[in-house]
Amino acid sequence: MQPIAKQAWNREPAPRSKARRLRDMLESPELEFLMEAHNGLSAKIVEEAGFKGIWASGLSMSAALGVRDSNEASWTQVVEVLEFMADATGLPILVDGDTGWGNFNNMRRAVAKLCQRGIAGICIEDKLFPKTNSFIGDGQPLADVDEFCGKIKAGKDSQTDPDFCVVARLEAFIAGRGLDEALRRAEAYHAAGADALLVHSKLSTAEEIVGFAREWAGRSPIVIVPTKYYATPTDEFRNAGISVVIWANHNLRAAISAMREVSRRIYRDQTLAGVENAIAGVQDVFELAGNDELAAAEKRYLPMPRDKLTAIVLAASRGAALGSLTADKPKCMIDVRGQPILRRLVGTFKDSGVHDVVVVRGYMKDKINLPSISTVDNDLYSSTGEAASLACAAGRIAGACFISYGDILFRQHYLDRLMESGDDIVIAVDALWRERRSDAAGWVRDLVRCSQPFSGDYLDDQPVFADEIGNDLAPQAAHGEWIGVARLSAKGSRLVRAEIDAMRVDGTLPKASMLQLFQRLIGRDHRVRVIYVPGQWLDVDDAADVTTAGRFL
Ligand code: SPV
Ligand code: MG
Repeated sequence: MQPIAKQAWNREPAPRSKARRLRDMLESPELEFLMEAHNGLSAKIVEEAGFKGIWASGLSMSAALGVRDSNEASWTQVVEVLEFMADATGLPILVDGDTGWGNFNNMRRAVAKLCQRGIAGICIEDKLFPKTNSFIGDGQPLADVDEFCGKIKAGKDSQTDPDFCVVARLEAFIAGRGLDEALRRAEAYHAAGADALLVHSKLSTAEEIVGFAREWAGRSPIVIVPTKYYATPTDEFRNAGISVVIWANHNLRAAISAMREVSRRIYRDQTLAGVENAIAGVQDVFELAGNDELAAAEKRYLPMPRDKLTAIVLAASRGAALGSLTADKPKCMIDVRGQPILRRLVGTFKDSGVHDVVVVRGYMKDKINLPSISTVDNDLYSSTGEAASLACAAGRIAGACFISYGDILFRQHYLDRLMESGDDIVIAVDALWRERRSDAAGWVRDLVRCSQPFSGDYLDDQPVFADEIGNDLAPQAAHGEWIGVARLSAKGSRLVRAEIDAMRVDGTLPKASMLQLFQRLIGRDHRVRVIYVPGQWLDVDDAADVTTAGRFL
């Protein structure tokens, strides 16, 4: 028994449902407030202002739809508006359900539907369908008490959320029928199961509702709508024991005034100059609409638009081990089965949708003249290394980009695998590196020691990171060989640029290799993610590699 009790003790309290929060407001000893909203936008503004709950006003929703508050909007049209409001905010909504949109049967269906839509409660008034607004005309007819009680019971029996609230609205004062009639009806509605009473009055003072509250003596929560007695200090409502005040239509009325003013002004002036600074900016609209969240979701769910990706190809060196093959051209331009390696490499990037390819040239730079690439030059190529070549393209290391040696060939889908990782610096590492030839004298390999050896499953998405990377790693300590292509995110690009700057300052840049650059980043605790690939790549370092490259293709 004991562990269970302990677990229960440690558990976070379950968040309260919207209906529960409305119920808590009704039952709270403090005076609480509901603010009117009539669509998703106004609901967000009410929440932003700090209110704990929303009054979905029938008058306001109707007016916003351009119709009268006389049940001209059908109940399903109202539910549609409510759905937008409920989606737009986390606040509980008490909906103005007019007369329940029909008899007990319509009430049952409406309550079930409202519970489905996450609405916290409904307020129904004891008038006749089709109703009209309480501030129009005199002496509106009231519903039969028993019939109205049946509607309350039907609503309570139909709620699927135990905390859903049914508020019974007394129109006795509106109909000029006085306090006794109001109290008689209040008793009946309370007995029928109403969770609270809304007492309405169209006097300019709080006299009727204060008188009612005194007689009612707190037997159930009282809700009021001081639209007409707006000048009454709020403390009077507190002192009278009112539970909830509804500010019933003020966002709609504010919107009417503001829209009228701006429309008239633009019409008159035929320019926007006079209004621009007086109204919400479009940025405000985007913020209210939650565009930030959409941008974050796009990052998470949409494939990166690859035409925005850059590939920086390091192709400055001669490749002396290739002897006469590079006497008249840099090694990236050596022909493999009818095409220079570089053309094939650029084709791999372009086929993957990476159209911005920047080649860093050096040795015999004029021979690198492929169409559809841009070039930067490392004129000190004979005395500098790869990091210095990359530094020549520092201005292009921006946003998401690939960095690649210029003398390698690999399977195109490796680029997709690098893209799929959300990490900032990602390198492709050959897990089958030990199977590659290693007979050439002085053969240099870009070895990587990883946080985990290859699991045997290329689809294993357990993240692996490079712990150490270098040419001088003991082979028995290594888990793979970098194939010469890396992918940076926008942040990864910033980190690489910053490291190049640091190397420039400490004097290590001219001679540094790409591996030394990565090792410095690892040394600064920047994670270098490893994507294991199964061989199927090659670099062209000597004449034998050129033959292998032909076979590879
Ligand atoms: C509403 O806001 O639609 C109401 C309150 O029902 S009142 O307009 O005062 O009747
Ligand atoms: Mg109404």
